[in-house]
Amino acid sequence: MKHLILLLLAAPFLLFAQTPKERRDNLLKNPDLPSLLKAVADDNAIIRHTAVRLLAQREDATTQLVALLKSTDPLVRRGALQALCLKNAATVELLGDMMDDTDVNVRLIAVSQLAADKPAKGKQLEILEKTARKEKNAAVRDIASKAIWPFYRNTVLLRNRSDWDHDVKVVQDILLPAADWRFSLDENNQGHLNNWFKTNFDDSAWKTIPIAVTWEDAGFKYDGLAWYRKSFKAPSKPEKFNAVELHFESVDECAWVWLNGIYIGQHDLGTSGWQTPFSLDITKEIKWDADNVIVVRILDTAGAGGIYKPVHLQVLE
Ligand SMILES: [Ca+2]
Repeated sequence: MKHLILLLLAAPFLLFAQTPKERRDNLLKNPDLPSLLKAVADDNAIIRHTAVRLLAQREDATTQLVALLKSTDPLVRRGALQALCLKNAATVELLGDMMDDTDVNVRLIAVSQLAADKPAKGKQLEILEKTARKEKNAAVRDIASKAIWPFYRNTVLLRNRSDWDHDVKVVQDILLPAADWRFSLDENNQGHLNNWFKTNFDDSAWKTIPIAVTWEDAGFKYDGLAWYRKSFKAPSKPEKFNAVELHFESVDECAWVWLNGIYIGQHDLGTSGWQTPFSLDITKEIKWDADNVIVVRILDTAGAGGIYKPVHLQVLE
């Protein structure tokens, strides 16, 4: 009897004295729900990880995982959110709440999940728009910005049209003026939200730089987003033509282009696209014998950037 009492008295102490390795081994041997929920609050980070991982594998722990999103431990919140995303159990509302998390890795998981379901709409779109505007972390903001980028167009060029059997000849090749393009950095990716692509946007406060040189050579040591705007006079309408294109000898690195306020297409090959020429069809958008406004948004992630080679207006037959 005396021995039994001693044993009973010592038992909590013995349990308390378990090493983290022993506690983890016990958990792995006996991963029942109560043990797991206790272990997510363990002092030891590895045990907390193990517990969240084991909870994530269970079919019956969704409610518990949602509750763990309120844990004070970012590692636990991260693991729980990841698990809920994998289970498709993270609602838009829940992901929106997690966008206010103090831990950037939690926000990365949440924004990636929000961005995955395309096209973004309703509350999801609202959260992504807010993140694109307000988020402090650039990686999180970029994911949101890409997910809600509203401009895409893929016009098949004349020479690529399957119904076009003729040779394509450039019958007029006019260089756009290289001097005096309006230029503005767009460090926070707000340009398109502020109508910088529109014809009547007032760019008089912007700097003036030439194209056909890198923006570094024009005085801007900068990597990121920037916009160019230029008004140019188009020639009078040719009697005969089959298409009109803007031909870019190259931009460094990606480009999104508008003519007269209308989005005409993109050159978006990532970092490798900086020396690839491209053309965009403007047959419907050009205004003959009148002023036209070309707007080019450029993303340059490293090294030199900008419209560093000439831009041509090409009339094709
Ligand atoms: Ca570059």
